[in-house]
Amino acid sequence: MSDVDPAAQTSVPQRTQIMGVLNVTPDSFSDGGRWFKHAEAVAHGIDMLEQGADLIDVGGESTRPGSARVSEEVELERVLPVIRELARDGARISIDTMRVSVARAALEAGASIINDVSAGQAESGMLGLAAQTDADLVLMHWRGLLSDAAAPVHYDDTVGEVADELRERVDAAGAAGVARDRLILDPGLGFSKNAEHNWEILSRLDVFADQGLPLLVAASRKRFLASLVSPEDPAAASLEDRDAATASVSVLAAQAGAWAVRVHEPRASRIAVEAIHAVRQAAVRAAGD
Ligand code: PMM
Repeated sequence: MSDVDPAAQTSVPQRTQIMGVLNVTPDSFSDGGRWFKHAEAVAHGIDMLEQGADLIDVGGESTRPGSARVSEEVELERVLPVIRELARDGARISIDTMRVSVARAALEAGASIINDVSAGQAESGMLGLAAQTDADLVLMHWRGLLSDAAAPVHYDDTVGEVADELRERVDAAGAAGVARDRLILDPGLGFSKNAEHNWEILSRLDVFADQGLPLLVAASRKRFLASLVSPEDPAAASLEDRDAATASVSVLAAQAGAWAVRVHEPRASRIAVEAIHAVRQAAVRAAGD
């Protein structure tokens, strides 16, 4: 899509969507009773919708490299009440999980997108579940699952290898019966990738956008952005600075024709993608004059 000269386009592509991140995990919310945490999570989801999020990605298990897994019961208990309530209010929800049981229950509770960071590699039944339902399925690139995710990874050709490996997951989903028009691709920034790999991917988003499938870009607040704003001590980078860097990546993603950006702070990214959309509309108008 990005190889197309915008001035030669006759119709404006859809505005890049904003996926708000709602991690219902203890490190994301102050502690307190179960109800309090759920209420706080729902309120945060509503706040993100008001900031301009088009959909909310609900997760009950941290997938940050090195994170320990939580039990299925805990994951279900964290996400289901939140999904039910947000879906009741009409929100479009994706469920960020690697478990088939959690994805199934989340779809029943009102989610419509499965966001599996393992792309069906943690539990192969995930592809079958997507095939049986009319859920959309995010296939994210990742070479390792949780515990070995911190291990150094080598690429001779980062962009080419990530794109090839994503195509293998697309083929696996197709073989399991998932309709191609249900699939969304995500290069998995930060997952078995260091900062250099992430920047290489961001420099060639066109390669991923040109696969003929919607592209999701999820850079928000990740370590490589923290290193950009605070090279000496990335952990000390403020959330405001990380969010400013995130909004810049949202510009890149929107320019490359991404379907969505996954962000913690929707406001700035929504404005960023609206600006790119306005530029594209202007280019189409100019081409029609
Ligand atoms: N990153 C995280 C969690 N879920 N889902 C997709 N599709 N892509 C990602 O890059 C991704 C994800 C980890 O980030 P967080 O801890 O800030 O949510």
